[in-house]
Amino acid sequence: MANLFDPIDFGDISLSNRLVMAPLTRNRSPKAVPNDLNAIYYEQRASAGLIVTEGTPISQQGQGYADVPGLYLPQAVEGWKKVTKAVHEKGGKIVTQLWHVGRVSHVSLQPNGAAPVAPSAVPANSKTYIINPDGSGAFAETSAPRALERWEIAGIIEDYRKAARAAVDAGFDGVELHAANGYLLDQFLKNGANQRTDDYGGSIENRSRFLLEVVDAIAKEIGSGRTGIRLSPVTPANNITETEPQAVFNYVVGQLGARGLSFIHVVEGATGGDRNFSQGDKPFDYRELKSVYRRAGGKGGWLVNNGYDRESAIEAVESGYADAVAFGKLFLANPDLAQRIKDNAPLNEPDRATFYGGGAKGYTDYPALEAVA
Ligand code: 8OZ
Repeated sequence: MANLFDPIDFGDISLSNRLVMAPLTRNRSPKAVPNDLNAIYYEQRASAGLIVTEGTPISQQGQGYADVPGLYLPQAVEGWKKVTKAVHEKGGKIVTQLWHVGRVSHVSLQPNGAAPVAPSAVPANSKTYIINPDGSGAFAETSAPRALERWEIAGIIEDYRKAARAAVDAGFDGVELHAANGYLLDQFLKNGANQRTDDYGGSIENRSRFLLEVVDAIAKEIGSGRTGIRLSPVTPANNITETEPQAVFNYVVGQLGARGLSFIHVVEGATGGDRNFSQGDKPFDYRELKSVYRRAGGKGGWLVNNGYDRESAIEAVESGYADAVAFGKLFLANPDLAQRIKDNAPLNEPDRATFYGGGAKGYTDYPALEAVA
């Protein structure tokens, strides 16, 4: 019987345990460049079996929030080297999450103040975070997007490829492709946002084309065993909707099965919220999703996320439901979460007021166990 504290290989990445740090947006990297404080934060969490970094835009066009670190500037690659070195020196593993927000952006964050891009000109009606001209931060309505021209899609795939190369140059063990939470790849997959009439819209095969082309470009560049992906079949994050999520995601994981990926990371239910939330006419069946993937030859790690606690995580791994469990808020507040879960020790409470933006407070000052009296 597998145990939460057993090591496991996710493709070419060896994890020392099955507790994974989920990607968490923290908005503490001004000018899109990771800094020394970011390195301390990740280093403190290196006892995770694997760290997935916060979403990391692949281009300025892929940027949707102020002060998130990117992978498209040479300075950012240098900044990330400090992070990966610190984590590796503590014996940890770290992948970066490659991110393009699509329509979830604001003109003030886009190159030349242009409209954000999307599969179709359907607004997200969501909120993003920007910096005002006077330097203060503010939540803002997402700007109306424009539909990508068909010829532009190859350029975005190229941006993903270059970012994957930059990730390896920066010392990451691999990448997680962010195909979740209503951002660009999820917008292409789901029929609420994708109303295209070319071969990237319409049928499920067509709506999955962009995602599969991006996966192939990244896998060819850095190796499929270093490439993972995050999916959120039913989340309503950023107002994304799909009428037939089971059919869409069964198709996607069926196609991913033969591609030799490192891991499949599934957000169950509403991201950061109700695990039982669903879309479509029946509850989403995650066991079916996994079995479709395995039947298609998929051997990657099956990583699950959303609202797990000690007990449900132990059960998920021991029962064989999942290979590993990703924790977000608990890792944010407990740098030594793996040890605490192992010892059934008390947990620090996350402080919502310091999730996004700011400095060390609520970031690198959560105490580890030995520091607790
Ligand atoms: C919270 C705030 C901003 C962005 C996601 C990258 O939902 C995010 C995100 C989360 O995947």
